[in-house]
Amino acid sequence: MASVLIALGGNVGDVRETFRKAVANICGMTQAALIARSSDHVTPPWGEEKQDRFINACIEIETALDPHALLFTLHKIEKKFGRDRTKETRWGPRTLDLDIIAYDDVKLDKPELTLPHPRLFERAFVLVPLAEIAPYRVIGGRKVADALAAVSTAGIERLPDVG
Ligand code: A4P
Ligand code: MG
Repeated sequence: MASVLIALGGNVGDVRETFRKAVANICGMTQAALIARSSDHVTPPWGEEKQDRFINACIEIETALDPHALLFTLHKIEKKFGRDRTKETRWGPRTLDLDIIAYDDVKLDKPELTLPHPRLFERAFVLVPLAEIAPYRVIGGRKVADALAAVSTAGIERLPDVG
């Protein structure tokens, strides 16, 4: 079994409800166990600033799927929740984005799958929820908590858990 960290993001529709269903689908469709789930956080849009605020969260799962099979399944789940890549711009609005942040200590450098995620350390919207569930995890030679301390978390708000 591999330990996998997945970042969830979205800014269209009822994103928290989408996350709730998406996490259930991820576990069901990848025969994965949910090891940890962060709180949801409201985060200022990164990359393309003229859009609604995002909600972001992170989960850790244990799965027997290999990295490519996992990515394929995550893309199917994004689509199921209304994501249409043909109508999107890079870093623009979306219902659900599922990024693989780390898959054990696997390193891959392909356009369709880069591991660990190449933009992880620039992104407070990933590091804040990630540090809730895996502060001591070392990814690409850096401890998550140290990486978080090096970025600005301005404008990020933790949302209370839903009952
Ligand atoms: N891909 C390569 N490596 C990976 C990986 N480790 N995990 C490939 C997932 N996918 C990976 O992804 C483009 C391609 O990257 C996929 O086909 C996959 O094979 P995408 O999700 O369609 O591309 P994108 O989202 O437009 O670009 P990118 O750079 O992945 O950015 P993000 O992070 O997905 O950008 N601001 C806030 N506050 N919160 C957000 O969640 N998200 C985005 C979207 C922009 N700004 C944001 C947020
Ligand atoms: Mg993405």
